[in-house]
Amino acid sequence: LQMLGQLRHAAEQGQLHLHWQPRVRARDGSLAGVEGLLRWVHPEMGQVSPAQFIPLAEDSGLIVPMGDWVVEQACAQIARWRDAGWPSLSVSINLSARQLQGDELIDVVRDSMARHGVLPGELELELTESMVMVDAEANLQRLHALRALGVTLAIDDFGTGYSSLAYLNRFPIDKLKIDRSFVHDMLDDPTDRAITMAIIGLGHTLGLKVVAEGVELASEATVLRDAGCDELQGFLYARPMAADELAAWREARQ
Ligand code: G
Ligand code: G
Ligand code: MN
Ligand code: NA
Repeated sequence: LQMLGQLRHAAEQGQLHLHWQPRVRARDGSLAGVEGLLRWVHPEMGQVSPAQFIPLAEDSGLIVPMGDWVVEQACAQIARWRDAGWPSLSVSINLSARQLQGDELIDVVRDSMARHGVLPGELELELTESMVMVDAEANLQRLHALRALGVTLAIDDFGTGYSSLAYLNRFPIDKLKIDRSFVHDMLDDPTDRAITMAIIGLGHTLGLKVVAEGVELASEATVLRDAGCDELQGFLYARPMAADELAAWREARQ
């Protein structure tokens, strides 16, 4: 409870930061985009894992203003990278169910994109299967409204949910992110490899881009590239980093 009180003021006290993890194109290793991941640097405890504070924020409803802050920060960062002369990237952020269900998300996204001159395709929202399926009809309208703003939509942790696959045709999804548990066991476990390959095939058949998360080994990257996976993300390339570290990483790769 004390932690919640502190989390409530974390943003205004400058304790929240977004770190950025690269997604590279499988074909040539070039930088396709980055995923923004929240970090909380607590004055005494130091770095608190999002696995700890995101559930707290979700249960308390704090995730809604916090998520609005993330949208604004991502758009501001897109503008800074553009000002620094970087080619256009796709910058993804994670959305919680309560944000998608709330009334303000679409206005917040529209305002932040407009204020920072974010172009279509530059902002991507990561949703989970279960989020989309709850109140499916209302979500369908919201997702279309977001798409109309030029936002792209990705399904995160794909393959771990319980939802039917039928929604993939009904919802305006652009991308599937294969859950890292499948990628992690792919080389040892024929079932996980088959699932990974099937997701790539399914995604492409439906006209979706496919991203593999949690790529840690060069041998995994080779198998995924040969299977036609579009983008790769994981510790093989980089951990989530502060913006200045990402700039150095990008510099070193060129
Ligand atoms: O960065 P890390 O792997 O520790 O993140 C743990 C979890 O926290 C992941 O599932 C990630 O999606 C989630 N997470 C990180 N940043 C955000 C955010 O800005 N909003 C939401 N809703 N979840 C986030
Ligand atoms: O649920 P979501 O996909 O948003 O979670 C992203 C989380 O995955 C981040 O916390 C990030 O730190 C973590 N992550 C990113 N790449 C790797 C990886 O290669 N291996 C492992 N184990 N975790 C990763
Ligand atoms: Mn994610
Ligand atoms: Na994931």
